[in-house]
Amino acid sequence: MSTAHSGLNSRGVALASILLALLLILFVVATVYVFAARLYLPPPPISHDAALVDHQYNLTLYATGAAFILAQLGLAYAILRFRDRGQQARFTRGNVALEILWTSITFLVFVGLGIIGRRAWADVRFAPSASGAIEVEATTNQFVYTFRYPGPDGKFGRLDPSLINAPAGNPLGVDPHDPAGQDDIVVAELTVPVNQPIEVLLRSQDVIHNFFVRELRLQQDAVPGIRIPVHFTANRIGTYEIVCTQLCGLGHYKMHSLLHVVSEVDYQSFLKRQAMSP
Ligand SMILES: [Cu+2]
Repeated sequence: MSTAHSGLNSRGVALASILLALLLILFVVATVYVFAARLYLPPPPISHDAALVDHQYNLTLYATGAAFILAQLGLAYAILRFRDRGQQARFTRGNVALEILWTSITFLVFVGLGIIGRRAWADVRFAPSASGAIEVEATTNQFVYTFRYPGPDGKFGRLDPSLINAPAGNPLGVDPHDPAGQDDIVVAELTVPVNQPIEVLLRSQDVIHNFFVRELRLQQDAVPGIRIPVHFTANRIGTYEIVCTQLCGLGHYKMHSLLHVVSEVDYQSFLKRQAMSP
């Protein structure tokens, strides 16, 4: 190989490696900008648990963000530093100490994040709700939500699947002969008082659906055959969307309901209004 050819080649390699390194740096800067400029923000959280989830999300983002930036800049450096200068290629079998080091760091960071995040996730699902929580049953089916309040007696009436008849006004199959069910309130939207613990008992009549409220950062599947409790305490009055996040059939795209967080006074008048309606 002539010297002239080799010089041309190393110039070409230098240009390509500089361009590639610059592209990587640009990629890192653009990615960091999207997050640092907070271009895509979720709606503000409306519960303490939601704030915990946001905090955990940020911790994970910082840890994975730091790893991302270091890895990409390291790659850019290696592309420049070890480019072809006509030198002899060197073979390496790796470094056991380094392998152990970065595997342990990765392990510790991810297990650590999991342990720290336990409160944000598990408390909502495994810990019982606060005593005196208002129980509301949420039943999903293709493609609607139906909510049931136990009424003044505080007891849900017996359900009988053979009595399910939505056109006749009994979408849940409440047994009319059970006295506990006679005052049950069955509605299409969820109304709860602000700053009070709510326990939602999730059920499904057909396939797997989901109960997701972005502002609560609460997302839980509804599974046929089991009643899944989730709890929340909303601290901001307003109307929020409840959506199904499981692809549950052709009408999935329009399966949604509303969560109305209202004052205690408005909640009581809601209950009264519902008790009076037939
Ligand atoms: Cu659904």
